[in-house]
Amino acid sequence: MSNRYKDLQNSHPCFGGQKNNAGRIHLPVSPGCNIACRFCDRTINDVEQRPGVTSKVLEVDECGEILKKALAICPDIKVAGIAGPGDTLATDRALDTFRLIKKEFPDLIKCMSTNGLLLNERADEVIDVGIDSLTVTVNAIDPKIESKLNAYIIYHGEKIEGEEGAKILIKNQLEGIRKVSSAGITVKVNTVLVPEINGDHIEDIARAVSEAGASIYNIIPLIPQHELKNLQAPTCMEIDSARTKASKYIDVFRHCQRCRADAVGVPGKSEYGDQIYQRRLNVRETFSHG
Ligand code: CLF
Ligand code: SF4
Repeated sequence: MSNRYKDLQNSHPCFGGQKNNAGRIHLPVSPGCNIACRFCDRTINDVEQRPGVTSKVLEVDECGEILKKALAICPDIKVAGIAGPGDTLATDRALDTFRLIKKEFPDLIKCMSTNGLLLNERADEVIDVGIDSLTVTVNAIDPKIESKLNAYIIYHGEKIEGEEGAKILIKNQLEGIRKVSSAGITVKVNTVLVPEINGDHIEDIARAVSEAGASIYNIIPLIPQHELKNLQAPTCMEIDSARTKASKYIDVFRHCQRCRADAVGVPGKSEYGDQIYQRRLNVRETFSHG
């Protein structure tokens, strides 16, 4: 089945460069994460929301009011996205929110972002809910490289470290992308570029995700923090060269703003998160979601 990539280029801020002036609202409903990226300070993304440490995520039943308010302030919003702060498939909250959006705001584009660990097994639910655009963060397709970027996964209650965990993650990501893209969902892949780790691996990732059915690829420069705080962020030339290499295999998105999980407005142009959420989410500058 062909997907709606062409339509989305005119209506989605992350699929159409800056040609369109479309806005998005992120609904930060997903608290926990099930993998451990080495560049991610998961203080607020832990599976348990630790009282006093964690900030508050949005409840699913608060989203209707939030959306009304946001659309009144910023009528350019065309996309409702869920990009964290944890993983959207680690709990049911994101899919429940999209069900509500489908019913009450049928004109909004439903955009979801995931690390893909559970995408393979939850693909049918993602398809049934009617997600229009799905982003999967794939930082490597070689478990050896992935294990340098990811310490472990929590999979069906079990902690699986290093290459063994990385292998499962990659397999589930690629199989998940295949399933949802063949059902007509437009897929974007994000890769966090860490020159010392996956700098020479970008072409392999771009080729593999394109073959799996992704339509567009977004290279996000590392923000050195957490376990990777001593590594270098890529230079503009390194980012540019990675994008050029990837573009041999897949369309490349070049306007990513590394949005927060509670961003509201037209990326890079307007930001209403303070008004809508009173910045109750204590997230740092973010990394791979979106
Ligand atoms: Fe949000 Fe992401 Fe959807 Fe866009 S952001 S869930 S695809 S609506 Fe866009 Fe922001 Fe970059 Fe993401 S600019 S971080 S790519
Ligand atoms: Fe999870 Fe995202 Fe952090 Fe990775 S970057 S550990 S997927 S919250």
